[in-house]
Amino acid sequence: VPGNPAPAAYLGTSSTLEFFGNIPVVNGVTYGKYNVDRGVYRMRFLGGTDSRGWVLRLKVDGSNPARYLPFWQIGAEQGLLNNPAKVDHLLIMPGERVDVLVDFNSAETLDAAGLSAGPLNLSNTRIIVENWAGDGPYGGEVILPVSDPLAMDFRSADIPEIMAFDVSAVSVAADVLPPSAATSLRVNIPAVPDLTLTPPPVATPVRTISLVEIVDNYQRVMPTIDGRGFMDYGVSELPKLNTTELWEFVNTTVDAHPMHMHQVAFQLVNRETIASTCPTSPLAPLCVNPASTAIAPPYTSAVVTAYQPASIENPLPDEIGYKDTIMCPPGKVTRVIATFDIPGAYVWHCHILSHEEHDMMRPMVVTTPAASVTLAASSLTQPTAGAMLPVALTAQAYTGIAAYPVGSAFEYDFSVAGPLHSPLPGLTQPTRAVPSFNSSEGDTFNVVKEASWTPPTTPGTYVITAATKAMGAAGAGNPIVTTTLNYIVTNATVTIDPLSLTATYDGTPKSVAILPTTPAGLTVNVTYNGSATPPVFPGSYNVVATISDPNNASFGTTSAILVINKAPITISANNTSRAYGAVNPANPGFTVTSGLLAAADSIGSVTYTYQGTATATAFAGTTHTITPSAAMFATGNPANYVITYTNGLLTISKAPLTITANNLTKTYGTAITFTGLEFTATGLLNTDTVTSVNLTSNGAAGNATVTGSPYPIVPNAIFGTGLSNYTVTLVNGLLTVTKANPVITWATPAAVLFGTALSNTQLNATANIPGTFAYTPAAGTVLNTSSRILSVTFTPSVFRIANYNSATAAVNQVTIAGTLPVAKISTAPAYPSIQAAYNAVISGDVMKVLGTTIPGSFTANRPATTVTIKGGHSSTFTPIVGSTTTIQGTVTLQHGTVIIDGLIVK
Ligand SMILES: [Cu+2]
Repeated sequence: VPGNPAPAAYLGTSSTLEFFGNIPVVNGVTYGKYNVDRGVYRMRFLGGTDSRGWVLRLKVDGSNPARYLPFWQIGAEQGLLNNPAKVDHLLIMPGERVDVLVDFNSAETLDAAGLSAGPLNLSNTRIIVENWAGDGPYGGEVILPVSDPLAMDFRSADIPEIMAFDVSAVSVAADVLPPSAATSLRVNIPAVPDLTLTPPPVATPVRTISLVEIVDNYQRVMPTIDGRGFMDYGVSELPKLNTTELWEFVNTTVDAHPMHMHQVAFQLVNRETIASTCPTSPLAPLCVNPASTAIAPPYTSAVVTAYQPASIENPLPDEIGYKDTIMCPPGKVTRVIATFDIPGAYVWHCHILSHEEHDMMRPMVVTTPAASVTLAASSLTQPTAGAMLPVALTAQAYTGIAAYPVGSAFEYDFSVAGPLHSPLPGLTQPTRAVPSFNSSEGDTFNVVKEASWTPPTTPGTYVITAATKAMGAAGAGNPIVTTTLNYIVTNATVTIDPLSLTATYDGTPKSVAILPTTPAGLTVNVTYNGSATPPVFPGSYNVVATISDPNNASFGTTSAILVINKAPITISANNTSRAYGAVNPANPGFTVTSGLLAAADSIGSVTYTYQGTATATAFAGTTHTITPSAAMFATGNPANYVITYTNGLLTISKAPLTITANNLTKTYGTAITFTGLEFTATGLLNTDTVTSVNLTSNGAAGNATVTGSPYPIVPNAIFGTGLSNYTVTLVNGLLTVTKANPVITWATPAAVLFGTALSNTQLNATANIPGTFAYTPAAGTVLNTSSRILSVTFTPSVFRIANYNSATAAVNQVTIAGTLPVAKISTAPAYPSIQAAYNAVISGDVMKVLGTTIPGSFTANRPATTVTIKGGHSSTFTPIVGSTTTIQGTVTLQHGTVIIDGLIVK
């Protein structure tokens, strides 16, 4: 754009304002040629260029003065003309189609001024299709005849000629009328109304649309309709079905635009020159400068102020027909009229392709009133929630027209009314209030329309209304049709897991489980008999679960009964044992063999009852039940438990019994035969007895020696009653063997006379075993007169001495005196005394003083003997040691001389 250059990065990058090539192409051939015969040909020209407009003439090659063939136009884009129209040229803008007849038989030619020049024989003549349009945009200028000297100023330098027809000499049979003779082309269809004769009624809806060049965001010139891009501002052209409208194309630009409307056959009404002081300029479209004014498109009202008087141009004869593409000259309004008889969404645009693409195209919707509308929702109920699920609403309108069962081009409006207020927030209308024209989306005007609504959290019934009408203003011809749905928002639901409603006491709190709420994730408060603290102890509790989501206006609740059962446990008495005859253990103990005690609970004691057979006399090896009962809890409450008791077993074990063999002593040479009673039993209980014990000992034999003594006495079997109840310990006894005493045999010897020496006549003791004898007195001794004891000591032989003792024996030896014993009286001291010495005084001997009793004393060699001195006097006997054969002693007599009776000798 001069004076306002675009950034270099955008120059020529994506948009071409116009394009003018320099090679003509007809049916894919450049500078081609058709061979024709001499006859009438029907041809259809279609302007297929991007931007170039054509001005076609049929030059008779080589003719001088120049001769041209006329075109007999018989039709335009949408049908036949009423009558053939003879023209000397065809102005064909991009997108225009022209049906013509050309008479190569040349009934008529034209001269350079376009006037009839008479027939010409075209046999073997070339006809050249010339182009008299310029090489730039067509500006709407009047097409001058060839004869006009200025005509060549407009003629294309690049493409002055396009193609040729070579006419043969063959003459085609004249089976049709020549074009000049044709009158009505629309024999079986209504004639095209001649609007110059019958103008449209004033009340006809009129749409005035300006053709405006503006500058886009990248400073590129952008030709537009009303200053709006293709899809900007929604659909603005919304004719109702079967209505007739007059459209005014106000061209504010410097170029002509071939305006094209889809699906509509229009007629050109007229053209009129705009009275405006505003220049036509791409940079300043008339009086509108979008960059400097607050005026938003469309610009028509700012553009059209008046028309120049007497500037109306009626259609040329070749324009009186049904067209869909019309050349709109610059600075003028081009008026067309059409009846919109096909519902739907279309486009209308300039047919210069570069214009159309950027961005001279607009949607157009032929609207159909809705007869009915349906409404569907993805869901009709929803529990309250912190995050409500959006509801997809789908509406579909119907026309009630059989050919179009689904309505076209409807506008939809959704609304919701409910307990809170209306309309409610959360309703998202369709993202496009108008249909999409982007076919790549697969969207058409007949499809349903969708909205999204997020329900509120307040329960209740909400009325969803879908209102539809044909696009455009509502009114008598475009009623609003509605339908409704009831949408119910219910309370959220909460469910207590039924599996958690039964628990067993274990000392810990028992909470119920809450299943996922509907909707999920809501906060739930739970109470147990009104308390938030989960219960611990057995019982039934009323559980209430309440949703307490802060985002909810209302809450769901549910209740159930939580049952905490008593804990089943089994208390088993421990197995135990005690010895036979003992008392039963007071506390055999117990074990909890099934179930669990709560951690804080403990059992302090249990009562045990023994089977009645568990008496003191119960035999070893027998068993007896122990029945536990009456558990007492040290901590905890037995009411929290269901207690089962299981018996234990008391086993009677054997009692200890010790059998000890008695110690015994015997004399060598004697044999012992055990009677079975030589034992001592320790540990016998009850009335049990040991009646005998088998005893053995190596010392029992008579010849068991003293040297081998003592000998063990071994008990090896016991007999009695009840002994199976004992564990018997046998303890040996000891048998001691003592030496035997020899048997001495020694007869009392006969008396001997005093003076006889002892010999083996007297000393003749014998023993039952070998040994030696030692006599006292010894052999050869002469005994004093008296009775004396002879003694002997026996010593066993060396072979016997181990088992025998030494032995003694004695006999009484009487020695008889030959005379009477005489007592010698010594000189009496102051008191008469007798001193006497004697032998063999023995016990019992009586010293007697004859005639009187005197005190006296005796001395004897052995043993001391009390001597009774008759006469009342005591005496002292003093033995004289060392002499056994000499009688000596003193008997002191007092007051006289006494005679010692026989026994006292001196
Ligand atoms: Cu255009």
